[in-house]
Amino acid sequence: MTKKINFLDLGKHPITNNFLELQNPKNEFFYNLKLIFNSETKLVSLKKFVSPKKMFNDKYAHRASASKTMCLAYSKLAKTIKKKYKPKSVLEIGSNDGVFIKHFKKITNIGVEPCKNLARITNRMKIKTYDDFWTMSLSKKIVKQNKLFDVIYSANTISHIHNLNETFKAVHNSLNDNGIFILEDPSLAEVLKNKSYDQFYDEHAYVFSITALKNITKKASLQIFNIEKLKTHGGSNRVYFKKFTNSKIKILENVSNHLKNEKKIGIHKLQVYKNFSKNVQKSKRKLIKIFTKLKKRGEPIIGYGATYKSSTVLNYCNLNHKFIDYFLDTTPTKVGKFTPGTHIPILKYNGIPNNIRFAFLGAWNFKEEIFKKEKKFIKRGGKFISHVPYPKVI
Ligand code: JHZ
Repeated sequence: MTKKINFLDLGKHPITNNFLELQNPKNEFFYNLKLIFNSETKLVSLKKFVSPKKMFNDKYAHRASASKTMCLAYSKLAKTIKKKYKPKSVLEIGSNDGVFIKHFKKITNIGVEPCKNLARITNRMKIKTYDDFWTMSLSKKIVKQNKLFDVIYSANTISHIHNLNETFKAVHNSLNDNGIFILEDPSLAEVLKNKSYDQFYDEHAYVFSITALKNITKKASLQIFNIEKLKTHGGSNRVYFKKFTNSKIKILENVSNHLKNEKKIGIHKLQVYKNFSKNVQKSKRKLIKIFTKLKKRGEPIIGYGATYKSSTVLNYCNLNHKFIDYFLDTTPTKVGKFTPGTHIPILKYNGIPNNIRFAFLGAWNFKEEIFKKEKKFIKRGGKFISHVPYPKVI
């Protein structure tokens, strides 16, 4: 019998994309962020999903091309796909601002993006973009108006879609018999290792293990044939699927190695999640201690990168504008606004001001890129505060 077991309660949280116009808004929406483990599929998910229309709207702030690291990663992948698979058609689910799909201009390249402000960007770039949610009915419409696809790609999107069975069936429906589907999302094994509980928020309905993906996609007749471990977004997996009926593509050995490794770390065992929960509570206590100590000394502290992830940390640990003076961020759509739930002002990044000695690393997933950029700050004794893999000042 399937059991959905609670293992962590992260408290009340706002919509992470709801960057506020006013510091003290009326009627801000909050929901309970609780995590569960499905004993049958081994899926780890939020207990209650937030309505997609509340999260993905025409004010969507995240721009996938905001980081150099990501721009490079997408252009490198596009090159590899062109060389290795020579596709005549590519579909991207969750095309954001076109950072990936724009590399396929000479062939049929189509985007799906429910955030209308983003879909407008890629439509203006002459990439046909459907501004709707990925469903079976949308898949049927796209196939009817175009054709079946050689490659379907989706980065940091499938984990945002609630109905996984329909999602994968719709992928199968849109794929050529010899086509491939590539999905890229944060890795559950990395979340457990790094105690990066901030990978859970309203949008991240799921954090996938390979084990769970295998169990779920089987129902849609999709089969994993290759996996690449990525450093991006705090540790992700790029998972390649083919149709079960396609015997031309070989299943690489790394697939069984990943599954074996997940078994070794106990990804199928409830106890592992109970331990994770204890560690997360410990992490919260330690992080609050660090902030309280610095604040007692009268230190101004800023946030570096107003990420969606950091919304989970700040709201879970009650770190509001009394602890963090302001955030610096390079994304124009976030600048001039306030962080959801914790109401911290977000200012335009223009270097770290000289009076600042401590910066909370909201964008810890870009640590290497940021440390390179902030050599001057580090040289003058500036320190970053990070909660990953455990709270510390670095
Ligand atoms: P970023 C978003 O998550 C949301 P976030 C989404 N749900 C998802 O799944 C992942 O992306 C993939 C800033 N920054 O994208 C820019 C600087 O200011 O890593 C961004 O606001 N200076 C779709 O928001 C933020 O940090 C810098 O030098 O958790 C990064 O956000 C750099 C490198 C970034 O993750």
